[in-house]
Amino acid sequence: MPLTGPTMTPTVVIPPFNETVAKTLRVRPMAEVTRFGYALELLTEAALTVKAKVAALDPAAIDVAAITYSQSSVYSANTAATNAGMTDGSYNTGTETGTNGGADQYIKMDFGAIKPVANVIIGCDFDSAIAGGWDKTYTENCDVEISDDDSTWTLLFDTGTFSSGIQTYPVTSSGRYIRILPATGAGGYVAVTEFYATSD
Ligand SMILES: [Ca+2]
Repeated sequence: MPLTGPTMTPTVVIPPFNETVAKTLRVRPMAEVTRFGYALELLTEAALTVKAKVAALDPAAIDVAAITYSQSSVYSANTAATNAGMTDGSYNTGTETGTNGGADQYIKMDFGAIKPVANVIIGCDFDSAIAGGWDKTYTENCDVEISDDDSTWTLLFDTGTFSSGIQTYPVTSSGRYIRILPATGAGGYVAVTEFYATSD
């Protein structure tokens, strides 16, 4: 931010920056500016304002073990999503959760606060090894959405075609809630055996 000379404007405007990625922002006055006390004061005020804003938007990383889950319905052969089942690193042992068919079915995670999100991890039971286990039909081509307030949702990605039982989707986003919705044409069902997110 090169500001020099006695004719600088009285307001320092900080350009937009990526609030999800930014961790620190340093404003350092140039040597010439120190000759003008008012200029240095303005720069300091601006730096403090930005510092406070970055701090407010710099939540701690997602605590995977503290993610809580809910879903619109629980398919009769499945169990409701639990943190242990959705984050244990296995796609074909333990538990699976799925929803009943129908419009607006979903499985949702809650971080407890707005967090930076760098990866979303999703798994499904390719082998149908779990009792009542479904296949990837109900995990492929699903919409994954994010929200700050559990009301307004933004599409993060479509799960597309799986190449393995657990897939990691890199994203650059932030939010408190992430949900997965059924693929069009899959009868309105959705099923997962892994479902969580990380901040890095
Ligand atoms: Ca699992």
